[in-house]
Amino acid sequence: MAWWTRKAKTFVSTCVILSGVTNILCLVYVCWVTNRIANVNVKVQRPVPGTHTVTEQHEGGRRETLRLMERLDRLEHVVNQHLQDIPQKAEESVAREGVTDSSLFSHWGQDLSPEQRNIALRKFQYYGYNSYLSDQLPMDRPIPDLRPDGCRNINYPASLPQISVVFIFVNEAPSVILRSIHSAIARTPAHLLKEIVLVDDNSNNDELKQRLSAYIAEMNARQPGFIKVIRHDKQEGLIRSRVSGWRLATAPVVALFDAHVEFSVQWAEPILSRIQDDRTRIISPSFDNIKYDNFEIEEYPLSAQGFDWELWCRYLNPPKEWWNLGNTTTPIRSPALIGCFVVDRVYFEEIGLLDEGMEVYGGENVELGVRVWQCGGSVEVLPCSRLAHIERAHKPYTEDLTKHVRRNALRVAEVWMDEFKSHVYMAWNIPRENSGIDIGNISDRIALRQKLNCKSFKWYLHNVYPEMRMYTDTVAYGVLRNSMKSDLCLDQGPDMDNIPIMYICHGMTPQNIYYTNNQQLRVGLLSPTVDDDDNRCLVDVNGRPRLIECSYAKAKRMKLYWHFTQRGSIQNKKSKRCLELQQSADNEFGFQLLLDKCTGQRWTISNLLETGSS
Ligand SMILES: [Mn+2]
Repeated sequence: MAWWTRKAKTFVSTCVILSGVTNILCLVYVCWVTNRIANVNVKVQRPVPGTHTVTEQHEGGRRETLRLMERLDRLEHVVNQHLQDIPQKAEESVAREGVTDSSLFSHWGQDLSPEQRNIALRKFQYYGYNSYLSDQLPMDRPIPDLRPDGCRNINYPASLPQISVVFIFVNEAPSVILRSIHSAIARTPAHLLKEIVLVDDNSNNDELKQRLSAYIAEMNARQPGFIKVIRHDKQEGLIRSRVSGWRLATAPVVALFDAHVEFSVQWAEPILSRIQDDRTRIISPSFDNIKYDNFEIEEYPLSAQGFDWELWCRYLNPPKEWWNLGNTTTPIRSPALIGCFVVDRVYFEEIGLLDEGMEVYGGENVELGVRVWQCGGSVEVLPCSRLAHIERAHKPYTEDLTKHVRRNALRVAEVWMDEFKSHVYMAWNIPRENSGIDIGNISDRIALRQKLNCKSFKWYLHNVYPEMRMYTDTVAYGVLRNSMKSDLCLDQGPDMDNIPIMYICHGMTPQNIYYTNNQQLRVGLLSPTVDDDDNRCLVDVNGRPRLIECSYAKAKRMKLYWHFTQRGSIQNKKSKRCLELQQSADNEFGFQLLLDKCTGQRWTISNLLETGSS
């Protein structure tokens, strides 16, 4: 695990999925921005050992660093799940030493007394953001207007439908919820804001209950029924919480948001106008970040919202057609949603709400996006509507989140993705048959798809998400083991080196192997979109095993094709050398990989696909 710790987290800001229940590190816009920069300049390919220039080394290193960051974020996320304690009440918890300490105080709080720091740290550990600071900030603080210039000259219709704003939360800091409400009231024209709906997903925080109740009573005394509340008797998770909020809402348009947001000026008018023109549009504002430590607003570039093949949400570079328009106020076509969205109240029901068979968190935003597109609607992000949102530093929850996201992703795959469902199983590295994962009953969702007469996922990929990479050429996937030492798996190893290693099997992304029908062996992350770095292929470089970007290796006619049969050898087509294990005292686990004369060593990849296409 030595290289895991090499992470310099400050290098990269991570996009955190928007969620009332919990937050996840997902690949950030920084990655696509970086890719765009790399694409605008001459695209620098992965250096080949012995031939690279200093610039290439630098570029390659930077891209490697981003790749490593992403991988580490995923691993960190998995590891965190095992480290987290049962959530403690803020007032009872004991400040622990650790990473969170420095991450709170690196840009804030230098002038606090040790006692104040201790209080701030305890709150931070509980909420995942600096609620100590939030408590001191004004409820009605201004935030910068980060809309593209052209937005200020747009006139919206005088008559627009009213909106209900729903906030869902669990154990959220009262001052953060109240600022979300204040901000909605202050930045939405009064005649358009019909009501605020609060969904408390069974918070166990008494202070929160008392402060909110007092506030609601006061508000409703002035304007009866303006704030509605529902409190769940047990935790239902983010997905069913959103639907609970929708059920209580009465305005023609409903906004489903997290309760840690602040609205920018004129956020509602562009959305209401687009929905008034076409009620089958589901719309997300553009997001900026509220930094979890100092609560400053950090501008994010305009993005569409999509997902990778594990169905984790992610920001995307807007499509080419949008850039070609040269008008940054134009709505951005979006394959899916990050999590917060605005929808026509009745249309939302017609299209099937959210998949309430999903548990806790994750996948529902992807499912909604895919479903709406396949069933005749559309999804877009509006540059002229902006929302700032707190990306938490860590999650104050105990749930094994990955488990839920994976289960929910498989529901989406089975209901909506037709022959491409294999991609989701491949990305999660689980067998398609007898995966041992109970995804619950999906018959209602399949019936919904039939009732709405929806298009195929293939249509969706071609027309809505052409940036997504397809992997119909895969014939085997999983981890790669050698019969000599079957508790070790081929692993992409420390990224900077491009040298694959043998490592204790853990089955996470760095050990993913994909063998294709044209005989490439891809190692590591299944690159989600064409804007991401290419996959890396195993290549025989002068008799040494190396990982090189597949398209580069192919263009340079390198030795990247391998003959492989299950429980057989792995032999390079050109050099005829075999991938083999050799005992080596220098290596952490006693074995090293080499390319040499074939001695009959046998390799196994965990899952075989019958054909490359399904
Ligand atoms: Mn959130």
